[in-house]
Formats: sequence, structure tokens, C-alpha cells
Amino acid sequence: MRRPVRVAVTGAAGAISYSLLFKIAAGEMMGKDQPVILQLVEMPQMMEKLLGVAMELMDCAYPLLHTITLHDNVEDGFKGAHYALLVGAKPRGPGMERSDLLVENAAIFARQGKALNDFANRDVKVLVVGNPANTNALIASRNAPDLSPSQFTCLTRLDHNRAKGILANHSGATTRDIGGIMIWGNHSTTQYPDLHQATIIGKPALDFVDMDWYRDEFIPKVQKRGGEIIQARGQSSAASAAQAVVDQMRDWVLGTEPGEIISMGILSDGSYGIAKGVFYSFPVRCNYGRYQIVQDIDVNEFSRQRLQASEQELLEEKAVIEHLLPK
Ligand code: NAX
Repeated sequence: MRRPVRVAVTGAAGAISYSLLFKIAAGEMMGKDQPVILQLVEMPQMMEKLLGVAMELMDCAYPLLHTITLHDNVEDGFKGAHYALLVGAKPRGPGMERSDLLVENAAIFARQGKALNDFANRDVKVLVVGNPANTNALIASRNAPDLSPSQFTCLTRLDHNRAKGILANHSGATTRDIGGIMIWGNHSTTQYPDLHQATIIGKPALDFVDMDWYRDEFIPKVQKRGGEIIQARGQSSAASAAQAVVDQMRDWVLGTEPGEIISMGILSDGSYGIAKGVFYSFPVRCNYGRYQIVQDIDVNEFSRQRLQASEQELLEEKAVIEHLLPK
């Protein structure tokens, strides 16, 4: 058996974690031969509830679950972590402006970035889930000067999976038949689900669907799927978000399938003309624990405008918290 790896999860008593932790403990994220130590982090007032979750994890008797530790602060919770899943965040309260949300979360993610810098394993891989995820990832990475920004990512795999599922449902294909889906930009309603490179059984997906459906139904549906689920279920996406976290981390660590493209929120290096210094969802491939942006994709005028609209939103978010970033 391999040595266990340490997986730190914040927001561990919340709705997403209630699916996520059980998948990790079952070996769905790191592989069926990789034992895990779960380092669960919550707000001090949530420790009782967290204890209940830990009891249930124990009661599953997962062979790969080595140890569970509970923490009411990130400094302890991130010690030695090989993987850090930053799920907890301050939700938007009544009457709260988006700028207030950005600023309040900036404080949380600045502290988490510092704690990762000071206490996590030097090769830690970080996935930010808590919203506004892209800008929270930027804040965390900028507060971790001893770690590489390439160790920080944010979750846009849920949007990617949603796009794939919706296309499969509309076209009658199975998700296994679909490739080349891409999500560009922010995890928000400005994201751009791009089907120009997508394929169904190896043929261009746009040959199977009507352009009007793609433009007027598919794109807004993916962009607004989170809201649609809240309306229908009365609660935000939880199980599908947990599945997306597992998918993104597994692909990052264990690699994408040959030829497969996934979407990940990462620090822009200027590819496709996107401003450096914002966390932006790009099409990537992963190998040997690293991701690489897929280059040389043909971006037409229709797509270019949408890539830029989401970039613009991220630059505006960054401007709101710029004064809080370390120099
Ligand atoms: P819940 O409100 O059920 O759970 C969040 C938990 O985080 C709570 O138990 C809370 O006590 C804890 N928490 C808050 N601040 C914390 C801190 N500083 N340290 C440790 N724990 C803290 O929310 P849930 O449905 O689990 O969603 C979690 C986050 O994911 C939200 O910010 C949500 O907006 C975001 N999402 C992001 C998605 C993405 O694709 N990037 C999709 C799903 C989800 O909407």
C-alpha cells in the first residue's frame, strides 16, 4: 500500500463537502490504491456538525481512509497538506453588493493563502471552489509567495460537465461520445461555453445542432445553470459540484486521457490575448501532475467577443480587491 496523502478541505460541514468527502474517502479522486488523510476545516461554531460528518465517514469503514482530523482554523488544518480544496466561503447575504462579497472573501482567502504558504506541503495542489472562485484563487495565490501560482486553480469543471451533459441530452449522444468541450473565462454568467472544437463521435458537434439553439439556448443555459438548479431544488448544486471537484483534481494529478481536453481556472499567462494576472478558465491537458493550456485553437470573432467579456468582468473583480493584494 502507498503512503497516505493529506487532503485538507475547508467548508467541510457544508453541502458540497457532504458529497465530496465520501467520494474522496472511497478513492474516487486520488485512485483506488491511494490512502488518504482527511484534514477537515470549519468555522468554530460548526465543529459539532463537523463531528457528525466525521462520525459518518468513520461508519463507512472505507479501506482507503487512513485518518480524519478536525480543525477550527486553517493554520492547523493545512499542515503538511498535499491537496487543499477550498470549498468554504462567505455566501452573499441579503442586500449585499457583489463588491462587498469580493472584499469579505478577500480576507478569508488571504488568510488561507498565507496558511498554505507557511504550513502546507511545498508541492501542494490547491483548488478553490468557494465563490467568487476565480478572484478568490487570485487572492490566495498572491498571499503564498513561496508557492508557484501554477499550484493554484479554481473550479470550472462543473461548468464543463454541465455543457457536456446538456449537449448529450440535446443531441441524443452519450457523454462518452463527446469531446472538445471548452469553458472560457469566469465561473459566472459571463463564462463562455464553446462548442466550436467540440465533437460527437469524432465529428464536429455544431454539425449536429442548430446554430440558433447553440447561440440562444445552449450558451445561456450553461451560464445560468447554477441559478436554474437553485430555483428547482431550493438549494445550490452540491452533488454535481462535488463530482466536478473529484474530476478536476483526478485529471490534474493522474492526467487526462490521451486527446482529452478539460477546462480549468488557472492564472492567465497571456494565452489567447487574455490579460496576465487573472484566474481564467482555459482548455487544458494534464500530464505528470501539471496542466498545459491547449494552444493554437482557432478563435473566431463570435468567440473572441465572449472571451473578452468574461476577461473584462475578471479585470473588474480584480480592481475591486487590488488594494488588498500584497505588493
Ligand atoms: P454551504 O453553505 O453548504 O457550506 C459552506 C461551509 O463553509 C459552511 O459549513 C461554512 O461554515 C463553511 N465556511 C465558511 N467560511 C469558512 C472559512 N473561512 N473556513 C472554513 N469553513 C468556512 O455551501 P456549499 O453549497 O457547500 O458551497 C460552498 C461554496 O462553493 C460556495 O461559495 C458556493 O458558492 C461555491 N460553489 C462553487 C461552484 C464552482 O463551480 N466554482 C459550484 C458550486 C457552488 O455554488
